[in-house]
Amino acid sequence: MDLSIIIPTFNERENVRFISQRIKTALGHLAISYEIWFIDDSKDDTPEVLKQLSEADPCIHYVHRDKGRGLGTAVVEGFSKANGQYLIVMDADLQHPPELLPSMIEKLKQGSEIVIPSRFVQGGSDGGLNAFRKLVSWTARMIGQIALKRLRPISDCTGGYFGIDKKVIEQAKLDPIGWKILMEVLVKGRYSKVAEIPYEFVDRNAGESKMSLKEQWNYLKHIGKLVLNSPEDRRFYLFCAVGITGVVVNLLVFALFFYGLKFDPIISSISSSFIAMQNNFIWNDLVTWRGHGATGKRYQLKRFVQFVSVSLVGIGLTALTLKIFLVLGWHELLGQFSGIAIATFWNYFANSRWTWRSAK
Ligand SMILES: Nc1nc2c(ncn2[C@@H]2O[C@H](COP(=O)(O)OP(=O)(O)O)[C@@H](O)[C@H]2O)c(=O)[nH]1
Ligand SMILES: [Mg+2]
Repeated sequence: MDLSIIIPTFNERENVRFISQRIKTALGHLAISYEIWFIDDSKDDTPEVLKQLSEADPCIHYVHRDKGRGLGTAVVEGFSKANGQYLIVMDADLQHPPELLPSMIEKLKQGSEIVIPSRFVQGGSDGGLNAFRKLVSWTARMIGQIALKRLRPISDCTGGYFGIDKKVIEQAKLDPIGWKILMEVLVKGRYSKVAEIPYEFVDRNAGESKMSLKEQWNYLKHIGKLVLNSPEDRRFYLFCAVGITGVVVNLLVFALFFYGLKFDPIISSISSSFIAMQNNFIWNDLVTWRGHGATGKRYQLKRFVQFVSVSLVGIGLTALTLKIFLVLGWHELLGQFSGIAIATFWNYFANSRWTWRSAK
């Protein structure tokens, strides 16, 4: 079997017949074998329609799930049923034009392991969404791309229309929360080449959208879970958490030296910063970049010197940012805060490329 098309359905009685027909027409002239799998959680009579369709056409199969619902798990179930070398996922409501299937298959045949019809490359459009849904969708994509490195190069990482070579997910444990199964595949799959092709996302054919506030919340939970499970994404957040422990240590030691031991304020400030830096180094060495540096005191000392040098540049960057804000007449606290943010990125970047170099 060359191709399996997986279509999750929830109350799509008017659409399933239509989409089967359009797929058949779109693939008619291609010399490939294919099957369609509807994974259905409907509460209406969609399963009866699917039964008729599958009896009339041997290419069409369906599963009706009585218990639970969820788009993501429906697609995973479809993956497990599929026999094709290539797997394409699409919605039932014709917002994903089947006419695009031949070019998607072409890309997969040419060696792209993932192909994504994108609303956001030149020639594409998301005209099928109203202004509010567009804004929500944009915000969701931004959050995803900030949190997860593997989503960054992809313009349309939250769409429901995509194709993959089966080997991409052979080793992956897919366990999506909610809707965005493509995000799950992009973060957990094994692949090197992704192709995006433009398409126009149009209005839904019949029935109504099942997108809801609960699904937006699920999306955030899904991102959180992916970040926790992905070492490359988790590292930056660990680094920030270590930074926060550093601030606490810094303040406590400062209070001890200044109020408790009655040291000079500048001496208290410099020594508490230095102790906080040691705190941060130890945690970063033990946790954030665990296993990414040679063992032994000598190497550790070398890394400490590197870490301190990086931090000194960071302190300089913070001061410079503050200075720029002061010159422009902007608020000094905002300046210091922006400086800290810039220094955090700098410190992370420089430490991962230099101090703990073997880390990616
Ligand atoms: N199996 C299954 N399919 C679902 C579920 N929720 C939505 N779908 C299907 O997922 C696709 C996209 O849903 P839709 O409501 O059109 O979302 P929208 O395009 O973002 O407004 C459609 O084919 C729906 O029938 C679900 O809980 N289970
Ligand atoms: Mg839709």
